[in-house]
Amino acid sequence: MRAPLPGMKRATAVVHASPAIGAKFTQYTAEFEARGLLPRCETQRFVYVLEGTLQGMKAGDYAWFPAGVEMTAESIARAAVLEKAYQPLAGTAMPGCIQGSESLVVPTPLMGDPDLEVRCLIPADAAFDLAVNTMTFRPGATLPMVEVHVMEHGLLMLEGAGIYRLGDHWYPVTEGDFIWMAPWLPQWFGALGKAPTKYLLYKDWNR
Ligand code: UGY
Ligand code: MN
Repeated sequence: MRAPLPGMKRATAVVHASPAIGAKFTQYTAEFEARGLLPRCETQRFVYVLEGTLQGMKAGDYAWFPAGVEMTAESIARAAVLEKAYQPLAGTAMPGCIQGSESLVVPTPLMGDPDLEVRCLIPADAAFDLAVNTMTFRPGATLPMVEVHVMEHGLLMLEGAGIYRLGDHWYPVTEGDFIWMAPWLPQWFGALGKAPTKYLLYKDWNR
């Protein structure tokens, strides 16, 4: 369901996961009309543009802020937004803003599999308490094992389709679907169809 968050103007949110479900982060899709406004926020915020232009960023561009700054859409736009309280690390300063474009990030094959490309959007720096990656599967590619880990995930399907195993359940998933994975949820994915499958994946990291 759509509902505007406080301070949004000409914009609305589809909240996918939040502390209300047990997650330690909030993730939503923000939908903007032209001149739509995303207000500032007190916590760290990651933004990945899905469609249109937001504060000069176009689809595939992303930004991270230690505290969310106000952003305005220049056109009809949609963005994946993730917010959470920053967990400090003793002896490490909170990082400054970063901005980038997914297409310029050099991919690494997951565990040596050239059919599964990981693009890390957040720098490998322990000052960041999160990782956000895109994972691109060639048709038929799969995660190499059923993963079980302490980290939780927020997952947004960006392109293509496949089958997600969560615990003992198997779900067909396609573009636009969202999954919250709690810590230690057994997880596995296999890509289906004739085109690549890509998802945007958050996990708590470095803490
Ligand atoms: O990095 C990860 O934990 C990732 N491989 N998990 C996932 O795709 N469900
Ligand atoms: Mn995982």
